[in-house]
Amino acid sequence: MKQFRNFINGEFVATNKTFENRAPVDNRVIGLVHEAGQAEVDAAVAAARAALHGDWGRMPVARRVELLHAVADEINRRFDDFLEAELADTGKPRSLAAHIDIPRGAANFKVFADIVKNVPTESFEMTTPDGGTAISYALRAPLGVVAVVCPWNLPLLLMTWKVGPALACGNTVIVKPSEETPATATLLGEVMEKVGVPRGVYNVLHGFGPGSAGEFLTRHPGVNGITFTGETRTGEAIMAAAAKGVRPVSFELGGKNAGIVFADADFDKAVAGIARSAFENCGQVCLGTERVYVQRPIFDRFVQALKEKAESLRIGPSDAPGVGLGPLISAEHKAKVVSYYDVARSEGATVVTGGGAPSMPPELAEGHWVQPTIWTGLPESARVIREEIFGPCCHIAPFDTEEEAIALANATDYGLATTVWTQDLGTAHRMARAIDVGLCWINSWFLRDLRTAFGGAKASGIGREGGVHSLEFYTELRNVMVKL
Ligand code: NAD
Ligand code: 6OD
Repeated sequence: MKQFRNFINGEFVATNKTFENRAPVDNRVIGLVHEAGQAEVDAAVAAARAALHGDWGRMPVARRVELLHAVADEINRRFDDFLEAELADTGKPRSLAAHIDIPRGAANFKVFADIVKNVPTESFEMTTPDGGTAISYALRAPLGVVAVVCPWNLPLLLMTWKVGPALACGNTVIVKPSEETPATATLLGEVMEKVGVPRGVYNVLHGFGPGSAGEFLTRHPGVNGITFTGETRTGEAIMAAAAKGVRPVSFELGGKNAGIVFADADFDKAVAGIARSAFENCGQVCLGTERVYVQRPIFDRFVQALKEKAESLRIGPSDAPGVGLGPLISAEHKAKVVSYYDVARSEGATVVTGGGAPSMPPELAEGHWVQPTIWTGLPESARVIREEIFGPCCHIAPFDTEEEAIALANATDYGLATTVWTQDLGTAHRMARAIDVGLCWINSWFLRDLRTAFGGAKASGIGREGGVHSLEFYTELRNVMVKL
């Protein structure tokens, strides 16, 4: 049985308290995770602080950049190990992890290493009161010891999305992966060690949130900043912890994203795009679409076409031929998603397709499978239209005018992403301006350029990461005034 130990100061550290790691495809126990307590958190913070002021802090940027490229190369060299680890933890289709999760794990180090190497800082020349000259310039100092608290849906991708820029900026990190997906964060410890990243720069603590590693870490006064991806409610708890010591936070939180399809859209592309945004990764993508609004002239045809797409998705484990839909992450999450399926029915939804759990062969019967599900006919006040479900499901409603679509899209406390389908440039740009989100995709979804700002408006987040925007969180801008 695999053992997932904490990684502290360059060493794998066992504890005497373990919990089970289960495979979503069949609920089998596949590993034991060593839960970090206060002592391990203290040790990780001390190690991270020592490295910050030691080898890592003194290292020239060029060498740091070289090391981060080496990390990316080593992830690529061990691509299959990372892939198998992610598949075991999540059960997602192999092609999805092989094309998105693992390549992004490597890219997140390369991109930010190169940005840090090339980014300019500002400088001003001025005349001083005595008629002399002064030049001021800004330098970017690392924020310090950064806590990186991660979810389970894209474990390596989302963790490195934060560890990459944090390390590139000269910080040291302590990662708290989700209790559901301990594998790839642990494996990254081996990579750091192999390529020669100094001890204490990258640390991993396993455990849960409240009363466990997550809470101990985010409350620790030796942590200078917290970057977090996860549920909005957890973000509120972490923000309260960060208030002590007035420590900065960067948050990527939940969403209840709208997909909007105008009658002039390329129909087949819109259906494929919305299907992907609703069902990919079994709907466990924060950017996913759970509310679809379709202009009335194509509404019935669209519902029928999306139904056919959903029903054509093959449900099964990572390597099943043609698999399109894996399991949900856990029994607990399945219970939550299925309870929303029941709520939709009790609220009077028309179930266009799905609405339950598929029957699976005996060896997979204990897995966390659900059917892709589409509803119509609910009022906007319905819970499945208001609350984030994080499963492979969506409600589709018709709209008539652009103004109506904007009002519907904005009628939510969240503001993460939207996907708009139209061939009219004017409509596209007006929608992009009018919908209150951090990310607006036109005729596309989850198309990523890592140089761009990523994050959510309203209850979907605080701050932006991506490209130079990541530097704004992971560094303190220091102004230096030089009187010549
Ligand atoms: P979660 O908030 O339950 O857990 C995320 C992490 O926080 C885990 O590591 C957990 O152990 C830790 N945690 C929980 N309580 C804590 C506490 N009180 N203090 C410190 N740490 C704590 O989220 P999840 O269920 O793992 O992930 C799904 C959620 O993440 C969804 O809401 C989804 O929308 C969101 N998400 C958002 C983005 C984004 O970019 N906006 C990306 C991915 C996922
Ligand atoms: O692509 C990214 O960088 C990113 N942060 C994706 C988030 C996906 C949410 O589930």
